[in-house]
Amino acid sequence: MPINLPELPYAKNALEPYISAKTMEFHHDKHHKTYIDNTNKFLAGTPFEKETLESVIKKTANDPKQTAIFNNVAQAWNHTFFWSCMKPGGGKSPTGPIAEQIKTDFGSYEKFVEEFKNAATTQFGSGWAWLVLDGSKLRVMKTPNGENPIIHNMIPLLGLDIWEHAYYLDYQNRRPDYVTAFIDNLINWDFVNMRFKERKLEMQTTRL
Ligand code: MN3
Repeated sequence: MPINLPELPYAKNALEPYISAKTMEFHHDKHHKTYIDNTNKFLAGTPFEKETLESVIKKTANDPKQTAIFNNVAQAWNHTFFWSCMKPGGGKSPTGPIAEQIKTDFGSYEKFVEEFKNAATTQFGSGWAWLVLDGSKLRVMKTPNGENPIIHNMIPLLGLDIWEHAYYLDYQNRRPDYVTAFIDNLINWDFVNMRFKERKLEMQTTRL
């Protein structure tokens, strides 16, 4: 079944001044739309058509013959996820269960920020920075191009697009400033908490 380009969960100018309406317009209406259109084009008439995007991502990863499918399906998923990772008036330090878990697994929020910034600024070329659940432990990771942590059996809780198209209009080559703006002013910790709580619940249910 074809998938649709999801609406942004906020207005295009809602993340200003950190991300401009112009960037959101290109990023969502052009880049994300292309990944969605290509996903529909490449999956049409294949057995993948009836599967979830997550399942297609896992099955096509590491298969050189399926690279075009993998890249587009993963990027379709990544961008839908990314929009939810931000909100106007977001950022600052987290509250709720994720705040506790960050303290447990990283030592402090500041240490998490340091690791996340490091991952996001040292990814060479295009890619993503993530906060993931690895088993029951949080960790920060970076991935190249469209790669998604689910292919490594990790659960993404937060993702940051560090392709140049995500920040070039607003920050040019200053990727670290974009990363800092995301952490300090945009992260939707309510969404991260929701993902974290759902996953914990799943883990408890699986254990029963
Ligand atoms: Mn992008």
